[in-house]
Amino acid sequence: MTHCILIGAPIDEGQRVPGCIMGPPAFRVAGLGRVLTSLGHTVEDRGDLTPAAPADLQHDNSAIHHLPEVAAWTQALSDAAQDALPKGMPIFLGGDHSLALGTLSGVAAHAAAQDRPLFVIWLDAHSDFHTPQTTVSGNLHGTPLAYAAGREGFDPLPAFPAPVPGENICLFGIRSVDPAEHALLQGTEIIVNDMRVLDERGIVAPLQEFLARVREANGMLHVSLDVDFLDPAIAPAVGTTVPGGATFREAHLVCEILHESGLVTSLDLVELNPFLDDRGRTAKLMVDLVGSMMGQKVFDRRTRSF
Ligand code: NNH
Ligand code: MN
Ligand code: MN
Ligand code: MN
Repeated sequence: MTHCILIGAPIDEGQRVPGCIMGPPAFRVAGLGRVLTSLGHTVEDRGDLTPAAPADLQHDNSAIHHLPEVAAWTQALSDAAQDALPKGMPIFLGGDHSLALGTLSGVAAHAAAQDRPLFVIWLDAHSDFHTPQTTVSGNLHGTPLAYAAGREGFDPLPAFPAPVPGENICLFGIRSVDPAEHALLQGTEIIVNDMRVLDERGIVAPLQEFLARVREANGMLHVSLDVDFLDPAIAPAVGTTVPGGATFREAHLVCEILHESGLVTSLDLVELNPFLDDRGRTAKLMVDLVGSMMGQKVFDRRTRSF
């Protein structure tokens, strides 16, 4: 059983649609703690983080907004991740995806201190592989994976601790990649399981291939789950819906396989915008998916006596 440490991060400065700030309470209201407890896990809810006062930071790209706020969150989240990891499995309740600038920093620093390789699976419609120099929208939620991969151009954010090698990163479910991201990704060994690949091969083989590599390397595995990974028909509560996402069963199967692997060591739940939800259905689906990732199953074949 796992000691689950819930860490709220009501950050919404990484994008422009108001509402992500309501994410952490929505996950709690939808029963995240209850589901984890019912599966036999222990739950420690550390409440919501409060970042330090933003410093006066500038960037040449004038499109960028809220860099000082995002930098303050990055520090707070990195510290929170490093504090939680020796004690259990941190589950970060976003907040928009810029929170992963901090969670990945903290997880990478922890993995390096443990002398273990870090692997990252990015369940998202988007590749989030802009740098602050390349972003056109100026929304920093589109940048965390490039930061973790050690791309340049993130000043004045601190240099990423222990950048994650491309072959340890798996994009899963993407279907919206901007031209600059595409160009940057071409120069990496990142595993790109876009929707075309998943349509052709299904989700099982590509996912198991990646998990086999994590297992072989005795790696830590950080899962970053963006609500827009899911098809908008089942998950409307996100500011950046993209058609053609994961179905209900594909998403559960991904989570069930992640559970069976026993490899997941930290988790981001990001981009939930409860203000756009339909009677809490997206929040409830996200909580249900965490249930699958933490051991909920229809029928437990391992306990069968014949
Ligand atoms: N690539 C676009 C941008 O940088 C969209 C990013 N939006 C996301 N990412 N929701 O997951 O603005
Ligand atoms: Mn503001
Ligand atoms: Mn994202
Ligand atoms: Mn996305």
